[in-house]
Amino acid sequence: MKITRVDAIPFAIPYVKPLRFASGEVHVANHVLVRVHTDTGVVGVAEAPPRPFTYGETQDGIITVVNTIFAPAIVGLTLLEREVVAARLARTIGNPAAKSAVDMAIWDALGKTLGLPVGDMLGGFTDRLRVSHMLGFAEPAKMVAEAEKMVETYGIRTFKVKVGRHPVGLDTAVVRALRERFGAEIELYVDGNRGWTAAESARAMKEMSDLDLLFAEELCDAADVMGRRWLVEQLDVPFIADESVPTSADVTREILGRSATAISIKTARTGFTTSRRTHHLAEGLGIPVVMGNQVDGQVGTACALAFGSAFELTSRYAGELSNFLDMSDDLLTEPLQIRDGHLCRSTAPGIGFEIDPDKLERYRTDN
Ligand code: MUC
Ligand code: MG
Repeated sequence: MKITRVDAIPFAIPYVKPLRFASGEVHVANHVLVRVHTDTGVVGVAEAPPRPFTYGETQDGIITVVNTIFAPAIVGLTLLEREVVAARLARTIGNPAAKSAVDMAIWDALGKTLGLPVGDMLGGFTDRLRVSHMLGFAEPAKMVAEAEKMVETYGIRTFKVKVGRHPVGLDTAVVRALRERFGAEIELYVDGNRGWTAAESARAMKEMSDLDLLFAEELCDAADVMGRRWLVEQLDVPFIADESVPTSADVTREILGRSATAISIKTARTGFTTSRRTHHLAEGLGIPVVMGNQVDGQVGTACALAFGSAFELTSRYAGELSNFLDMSDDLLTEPLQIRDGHLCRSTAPGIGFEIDPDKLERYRTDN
């Protein structure tokens, strides 16, 4: 059960439809596949999506930090020493996606070694999550058409609408068009990725007060400490902290500081080990949790599904698990299938997916 080697493999898979939001856009999944090898021949796998506009990581940076700092720090440890791994990775500041991929690849290897699904090892609450689809910036008619396709093809009935543009009416018009088209048939919430000021956010939320929103997420920057507190105080829906809570300490600060009332847990950002801590913290604080999406591919989505389905709190709301549908291809031998608005996790040992070697060969960019 000893870790013998760690690989960091860059790959690039284009999106058929790029995702655009207030803090950036994604056209190609330039991710890093992390493989943790063990002395028994078992290999654990996970992926790291660089999001420079959110956490400052790049594809090259992830590869370098894994190869030069993380791998030497953990080779020789066993798969059971996950807290030792976490402590050693924590010596390096930042790099959340790189740390998370290493952590989740270790859990995958442990599950495969023990013959157990990671979702069961983490908590085993359920085997499925309802799926929420993120709608990126476009004209209202296009966003409604995309939602129609998601409802009809996949049975998805929860949508997170990206907002944060100027003037705010560009976005409120989209949310209104969606509610008018679908009525009570769908759940709707909005994510601003810090695009608005607190005052613009308040105005937009007032404009949408009749649209029965489920949540509002990261509408303005957490660095606007008093502005955000002022905003959150006047909302009648939970305000989700996403990129403002990359660590458990950030969750405590945002929630006790009253500049958020719910959180997004992203396994791409906190892996399984730290996501578990954050989940327990959220449970103790008594706040809602949504399983978020860092524009993950299918490997990352399988990770979010394994974690989200492990606990009651993380499976209460629909999880953001569908943006891989916009990619032109992926790496799995058996693609994830969204049916009747749900994703079911695999019962195979580990996280529960297999990498197709031909696809990896085709999309890796280091050969
Ligand atoms: C989200 O919820 O914000 C966009 C940037 C990122 O890091 O995650 C996505 C989705
Ligand atoms: Mg967000």
